Amino acid sequence: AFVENLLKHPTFLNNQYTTKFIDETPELFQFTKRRDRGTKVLTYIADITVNGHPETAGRAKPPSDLKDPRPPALRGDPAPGTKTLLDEKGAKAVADWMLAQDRLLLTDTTMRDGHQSLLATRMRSIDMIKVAPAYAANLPGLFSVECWGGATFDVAYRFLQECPWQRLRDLRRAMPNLLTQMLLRASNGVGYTNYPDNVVQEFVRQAAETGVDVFRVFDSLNWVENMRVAMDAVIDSGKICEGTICYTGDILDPDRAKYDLKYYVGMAKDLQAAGAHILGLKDMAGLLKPQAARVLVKALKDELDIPVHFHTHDTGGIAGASILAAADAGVDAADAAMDAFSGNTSQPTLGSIVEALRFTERDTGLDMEVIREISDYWEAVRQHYVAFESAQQAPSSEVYLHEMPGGQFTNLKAQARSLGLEDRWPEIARTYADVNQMFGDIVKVTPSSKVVGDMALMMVSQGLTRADVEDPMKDVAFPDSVVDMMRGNLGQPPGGFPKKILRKVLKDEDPNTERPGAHLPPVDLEAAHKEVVDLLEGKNIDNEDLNGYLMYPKVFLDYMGRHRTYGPVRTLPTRTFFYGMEPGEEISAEIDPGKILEIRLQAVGETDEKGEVKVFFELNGQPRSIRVPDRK
Ligand code: BTN
Ligand code: 3PY
Ligand code: ZN
Repeated sequence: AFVENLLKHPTFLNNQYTTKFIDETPELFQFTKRRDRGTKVLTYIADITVNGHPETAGRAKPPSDLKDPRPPALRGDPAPGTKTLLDEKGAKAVADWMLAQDRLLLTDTTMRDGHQSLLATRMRSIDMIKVAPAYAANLPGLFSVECWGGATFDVAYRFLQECPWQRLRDLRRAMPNLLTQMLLRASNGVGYTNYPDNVVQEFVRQAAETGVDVFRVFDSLNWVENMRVAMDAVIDSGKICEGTICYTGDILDPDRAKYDLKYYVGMAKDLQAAGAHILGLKDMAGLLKPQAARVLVKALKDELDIPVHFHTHDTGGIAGASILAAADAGVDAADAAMDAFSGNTSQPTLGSIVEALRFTERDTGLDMEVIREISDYWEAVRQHYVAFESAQQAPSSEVYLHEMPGGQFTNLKAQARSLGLEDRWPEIARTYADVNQMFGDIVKVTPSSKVVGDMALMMVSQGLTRADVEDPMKDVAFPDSVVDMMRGNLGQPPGGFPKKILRKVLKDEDPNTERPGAHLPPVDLEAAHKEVVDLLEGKNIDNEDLNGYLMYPKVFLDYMGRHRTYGPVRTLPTRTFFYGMEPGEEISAEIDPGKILEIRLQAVGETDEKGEVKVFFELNGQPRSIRVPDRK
């Protein structure tokens, strides 16, 4: 049984095991006995207390007297909101209602893009769920709360040891009157590659069932053909389909004529014809400058019958002005983030937009007192995540050169640092722009942005110029992601990829220029379910789990392996999750509604001859001790 357990252990399957793995992995020896959840959670706390959390090692630490964030008091019961309208009258009625509003409608992105852009997506569910009732009760006039999708899905499993579906379910329940919103990468789901059509359809069906109301659907090359499967699935689910344009270039620049006003209006009309209830205008890098925003929004409003929802990033520092210009030109809704999660690579500041529009025709009607209270909560939350702060402390007008999306900018800088290329950042920024031109001037957003980033880093680290790469006589080893994209596996950009680079990358191989999903056989969902149950030694899984596995097989199995050892650690306070506990400290964790663990850390013992440490707790008043390996 031991060897069987070993062979099936996710860490083992993942090739991440070391010689210490067997010693460090007590669950290999659990053939029959299953420990209770209290013991599992104590094991986690003991391990982190003794060994630290791998994700915060060597990073800044919050001050030891930092208090737990306290959500604002609720001002009565949740008033009917946009979700109420969707439930009563349907998606089209919500779109019509948007068109009938004078006020600018606002989406709060704090729980998705805000922390994805500023804190490497590391915000834990508990910090969202605690404040969600205050959104529902105190801010029922919001258009929607963006709280799911994008990078949050795999980061939840991979780094936060929690189930993204449970996050969605909990938020849905806590905000019954407000629309929840997600970011969906069309055929790339919430991943980095094209999935078979039935995987995308099943994912959308499950997301709608678990709690997503507004699906912002985009394609990383702006290929409408590659968006239809996802958009149709959203429409079939009865939820709101926000078919989305990704904005790149500059419509006012005659030298960037590929992405001109005509191009965007044409794409918008295609999305409307494809059934979008709302048009999303997604400016993922923050390139849409105020005057261009005015021109583009006016044209879209003139040409479309559906409302327009503007999303931008404040990377360059003037995105607030773009939102005001868009509001002036009649945009129906815009995205913003609460103070502590706004600015720089995130969205502009929600409260400041509310103030800027007060006493004007587009007055949002939102209560600033309420916004300040919620912002104070988020400020306290952010302080717990100092380990994930990026070095980028100010706006960056360089974004107009490289056009990196908000989520990628700080990430690529960190990657450059880890490759020892930090000093050469200006060169990387310039090379990123060169790669974009070499690839034919493409939209850069997950996953196409990752391909451009991989190529740029490779060129700078190997000292290659664009001319070197394009030289037919020079041998170049392209990153896998570049080969994959040139093969057509992310789809086609407008006009296709330039022949020159295509031939250099693919040599004699012919690319696939059809929609990638057209060639991917459907996954046998029942067989996949059986496969997972087998891999988990008979543990049954539900449909949410299956969808996690289909998106990220290894990440999901690793998560399940750790879950078996550590239990519901998502219920721990954020400080405890990342840093463990101090002797004498007391915390509580609600592992089920009403089932609360009161945990006190009494003492940490010495490391014994077996290299283990005994950690002494009180659990609901009863003494408990847990042994963990000392890996330090
Ligand atoms: C990861 O980074 O792999 C996810 C975080 C959870 C890892 C757990 S934390 C306790 C134990 N100690 C480790 O070094 N890894 C696991
Ligand atoms: C994502 O796909 O995660 C994005 O935020 C793209 O802008
Ligand atoms: Zn964004």
